Amino acid sequence: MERILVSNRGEIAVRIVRTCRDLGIASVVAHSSADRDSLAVQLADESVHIGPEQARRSYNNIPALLYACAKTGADAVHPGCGFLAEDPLFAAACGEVGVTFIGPSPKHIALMGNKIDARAAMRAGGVPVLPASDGTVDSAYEAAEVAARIGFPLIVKAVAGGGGRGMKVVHEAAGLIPGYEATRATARTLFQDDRVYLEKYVPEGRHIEVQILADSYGNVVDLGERDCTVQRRHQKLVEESPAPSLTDDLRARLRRVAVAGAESIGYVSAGTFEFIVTRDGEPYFIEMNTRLQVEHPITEERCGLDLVEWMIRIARGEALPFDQRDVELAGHALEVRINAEDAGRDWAGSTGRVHGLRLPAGPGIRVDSHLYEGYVVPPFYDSLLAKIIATGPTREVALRRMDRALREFRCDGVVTNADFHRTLLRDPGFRSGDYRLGIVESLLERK
Ligand code: MV4
Repeated sequence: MERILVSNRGEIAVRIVRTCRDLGIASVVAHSSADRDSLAVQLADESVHIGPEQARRSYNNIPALLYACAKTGADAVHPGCGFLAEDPLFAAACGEVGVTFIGPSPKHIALMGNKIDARAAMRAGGVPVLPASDGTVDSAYEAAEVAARIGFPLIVKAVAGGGGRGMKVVHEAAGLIPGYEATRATARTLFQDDRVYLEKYVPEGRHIEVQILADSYGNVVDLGERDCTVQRRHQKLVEESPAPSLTDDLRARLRRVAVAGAESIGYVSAGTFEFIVTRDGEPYFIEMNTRLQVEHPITEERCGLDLVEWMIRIARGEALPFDQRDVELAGHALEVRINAEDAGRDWAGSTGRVHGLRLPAGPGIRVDSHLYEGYVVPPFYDSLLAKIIATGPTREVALRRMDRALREFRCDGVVTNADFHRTLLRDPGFRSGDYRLGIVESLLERK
């Protein structure tokens, strides 16, 4: 592997280019017309234009990306987070033209992309799953039958969904058929696939995920968990590791179960098992993400490993040279996502030129960002501008450092959610560590 094409943009493209440099591998950043002047383009060895602003015609355009590999001599692709990272067709197409896809096999991406197959595979591997329909629910009649068995509340989920797209909670019998029909209609529009299934719904749970790394020789390690409960409309806002208010028993169980799940399917690469933990502390598998995740830095800060490096090494066929006993997780890490969005205008995306910038630094602070002074935030993509990661020996120390970092942060010319983060970090519910899904909504109502 000599030349890696980065088929992504923003902070994650910068993140990947940096590791390529550390490993002495040349990087090629594929970019749209909107990203000609991006920091990733500036830091890479080479860049290649792949199409116009709209992601559909650039970052999601498989032929354009394969052509970019051929044109620049890239022998591998790192897809980053989002866009084609979880498209089995892209992974397979790379394989067909002899380009190494830095990620799992198309087979594993497809398995986890089908949420019914994923559930069945995990169940067979001994991972706890919630009561649900036995496969797809193909009629209103069948929906009523399943609801009678599993009870309310329940959730209607698209087979092709994930990450909160294409799902609807149903609290009582009267909402069942409308919820069922609505989810099918949404799924048809979003995924051109209207298959849905029903699952018992866990109210006020916590969203905990476990990071694993697996090589092609059957070695699987877990790198601890992340608590991603603080989110709004399925956009994570704060992540932390370890998850506060998990018992050590439950933490150990989640980690064991994730490793067993990965082993049972012969998974290779970095991956994340997502669980919902109930009020009674029972964990249930929700889905598996077969990509590098935005929040991976908090795991890196605790275990001292570079996850992008290990994805690359595993894709090159290297074996993990360490085992679970060698994984030492130290201290506490928090990440906040700084988004270009305006809380005063219903969180609408904000764009414009960054004419003043002060990025935080100092003890325990890491910033993953593509911002620079003079950068123009384009309107075409997600709103993530920067991730501030604060690490310390304890949660208290990490929180103090995060508060310092947020005070230092300034980004003039674009409206961001930095002030919201300062409010959130002061909230007694958040500080207690015993928070649940819905914390952001309840905080916004009280304001
Ligand atoms: C659930 C759930 C509770 N019960 N499934 C949302 C994202 C996707 N990964 C799966 N998600 C959920 N699935 C069952 N059976 C809770 C979530 C969930 C959620 C639900 C409502 C509002 C915010 C949420 C945030 C994270 C996860």
